[in-house]
Formats: sequence, C-alpha cells, structure tokens
Amino acid sequence: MTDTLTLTRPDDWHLHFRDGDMLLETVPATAAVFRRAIVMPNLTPPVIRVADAQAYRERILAALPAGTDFEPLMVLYLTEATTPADIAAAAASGIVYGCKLYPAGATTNSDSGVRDPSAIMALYEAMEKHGMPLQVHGEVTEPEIDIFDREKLFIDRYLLTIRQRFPDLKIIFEHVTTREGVQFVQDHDSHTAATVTPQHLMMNRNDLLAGGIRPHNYCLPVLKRREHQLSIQQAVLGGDARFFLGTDSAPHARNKKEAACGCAGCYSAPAALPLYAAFFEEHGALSRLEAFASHFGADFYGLPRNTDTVTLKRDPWQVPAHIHAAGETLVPWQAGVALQWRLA
Ligand code: OTD
Ligand code: ZN
Ligand code: ZN
Repeated sequence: MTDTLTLTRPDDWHLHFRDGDMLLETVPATAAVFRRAIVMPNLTPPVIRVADAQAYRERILAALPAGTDFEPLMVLYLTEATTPADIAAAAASGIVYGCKLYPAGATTNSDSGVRDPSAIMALYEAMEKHGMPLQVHGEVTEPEIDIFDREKLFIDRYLLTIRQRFPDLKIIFEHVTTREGVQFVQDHDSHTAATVTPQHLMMNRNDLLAGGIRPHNYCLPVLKRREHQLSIQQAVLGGDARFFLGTDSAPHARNKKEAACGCAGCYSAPAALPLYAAFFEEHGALSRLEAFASHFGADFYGLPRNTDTVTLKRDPWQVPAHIHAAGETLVPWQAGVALQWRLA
C-alpha cells in the first residue's frame, strides 16, 4: 500500500474566497495546497471591471501568509452592461483569466448577472477574439423550471448555440452536475472543458435529502440523482483531460446554512486535496489524481504546469467540526469525517 503520494502542486480552477476578514481564513487554507486558483467574482458588489479585479487581487495577496507564492487568477463577472471594450481591457490587464456568465438569479450573488445569455453575443465574440475563456454557470433560472432540470435546459437553450457560433472560444462548464453536462463536454473539441467539485463526485441527492435534510451538502447546482454522479465519476476516473479539479469551495456562516432558508455552498478548501484523493483511492485510481488535480486544468487554460510538488501522507485525521473565521463559525464540508490522506 502506498503511504506517501507526491504530486505536481495542484491548482483550484473554481473557488470562492469571499472578501474582508474572511480572506484571512480562505486564502491561507487554499494557498497551503494550491499554487493558483480561479477566483470567482460573485462579491457584493461583483467584480465587474479590471479595476475591481486589481483591487480584489491586492486584498487577496495581502491575506497570504509570508513566503507563500500563491497566485490568484482573477475573473470578471459579466453583466448586461459589460462591453467588448471591457473584455479587451481584461485581456490586456495580464491579471484576468476569464469572464464568468451567471444567469441572473442562478446562484449566490448572481442578481447582477445576465437575464438572457443569448443577448450578449458581442461579448462572446470579443472573448473569442481576445482568447479570453468563458466560465459558465449552466442553469436556466425560470421559477417554473424544476431545479433538477435546469442544467440540461441551459445546454439545449443557450450553450449549444454559443459553442457553435464561437468555435475558438474556450468554454468551461463549471461544476458539472449532470450526465447531459458531461455529454456536452465530451461531444465537443479541446476548447470545451468542465470543472468537477468534490461534492458532485462523491455525493448525490440522497446525501442531501434522505434520512434528514443536510444543509452542509446543499450547493448549487444542487446534487443530482446517482446516475448523474456516476457519469461524472466515469469521465474523471477514465482520465478524460477535459474534466479537472475545481472545488467551488464557498463558505457561509453556520447560522446561514442551518436555517429555514439555508445558503448554498460547501466550504471544502480545508480538506480539498485529501477529499479528492479519498475518492480516487476508493475507486482504485489514485494514479489518476495528479493529472486531474495538477495537469489538465493548466493545459486547458494554456498556462504552464507547476514545477513544485506537494506530498500527501497516509496519516488519518478528521475534518474539523467547525472553524472560526471573521467572527463567524464555519462548518467545513465533510466536518468530522475521517480522511486517510493528510498534507505532509
Ligand atoms: N454554488 N454557492 C456559491 C457559488 C456556487 O454556483 C456556484 O458557483 C456561493 O456561495 O458563492 C454555491 O452553492
Ligand atoms: Zn456556479
Ligand atoms: Zn462557484
């Protein structure tokens, strides 16, 4: 049995750091493991212009422990007021690595997003021209559409057209949750990829709803049926390079999650790599972890792979029951669960 595992240092291709004092928790937690992260822009107010991204980047860097070489990869939040000139400025900035499409109302702080994703063709065109990747939250938002069908409908209604009209645009289908999402990525070329969260790999909707409602497993897009989980697992375990690590780690205070109307989001950063390692090991595929965590994402974004390494040791530990941060209590995802792998 392998007892140490040394990997190229991984990157997190989808992450929510939040802002203010919370950065003192989230930034060190991620930088302890990951060399880079795609930093989601859904703050209040959102990160819309290059100047917002620059200022947010500085706040993140200021929260780094001394001697850490973590690099935040910033993202602009597309709104109905975003212009092709904003995209050009982002491309020229050297700090922006993508633009995020939030259908208005789809997830936390998405109210400033786009009501009609087919009404911003000029932005996709500018992104294609400037080599700016498009990160997509792929769900329709009409209240009458069943929440379990929203991802598939988004693909049919919007994404296939965008994919066809802008063949050179890099599209990342963020936090894929359905068989149809997996299929969409697999049906297209090397310009189409998906990030995969630990919760959508390791869980299905029974883990949210059977035997009691479990608010700490509630995230958006919501966990789906087991058959969808299996198709995500199959793509990842098969070593398909278009599927790579993106935790979607998204902390909310405990009282906001354990509530009558609980917030969506799993704070997975404190245990992210050991959690993914547990999944790969459980499926006899530990040798596939490195490419998923450390190679495929960088290759897709056209960035160099990291040259340093991290080491995991087989040394059982428990995900902490709670973490105090910014005057709040956070319950990390999988709190109390015993994990075999620990960062050396
Ligand atoms: N999903 N929570 C959040 C974002 C993500 O859709 C997402 O990317 C959040 O709290 O920011 C969540 O459940
Ligand atoms: Zn999302
Ligand atoms: Zn997210």
